[in-house]
Amino acid sequence: MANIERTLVLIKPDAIEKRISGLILDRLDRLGLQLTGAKVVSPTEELIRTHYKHLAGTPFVDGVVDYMMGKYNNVPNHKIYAFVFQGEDAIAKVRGEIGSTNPEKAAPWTIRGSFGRIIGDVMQNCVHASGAPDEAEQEIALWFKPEEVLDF
Ligand code: IDP
Ligand code: MG
Repeated sequence: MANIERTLVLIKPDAIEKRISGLILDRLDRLGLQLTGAKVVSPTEELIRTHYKHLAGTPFVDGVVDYMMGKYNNVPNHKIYAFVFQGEDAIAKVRGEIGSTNPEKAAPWTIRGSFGRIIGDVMQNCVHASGAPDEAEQEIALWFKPEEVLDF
């Protein structure tokens, strides 16, 4: 049986500043998944802290929040681009294409390995993708209203 999954992808402020949003979407499009949701979001700090609640208490959480709020990148309105992809093994396929969290350790042909940077103590790694099915569903519900995502 096909393992049909949904996953949340966020294009982060460093990628928007670098003008590689189209390149990232092109790479993800070639995975053969279906794009079922897309929007531009100017997130509140509360949204970012909820999205990254698993980082609470780490020494780098405030830096990550500042990064996602656009404080390190020249992006008007601190915007983020949010997408939902759906398809067979969507979570592993997208995670494989974006690469490991640490851009200096990510394989060089992945998106994070190609375009990510560590600046100060923040990993500016261009893109977020859900890591597991329950995480994906929680994240999609956080960033999208149900009617904003196509249902196949
Ligand atoms: P993921 O984005 O690969 O799923 P998570 O562990 O969920 O990785 O961390 C969320 C984000 O927090 C990362 O994408 C990265 O931007 C940042 N981050 C994670 N670990 C570190 C760290 O050790 N130092 C600095 N930033 C980190
Ligand atoms: Mg994660």
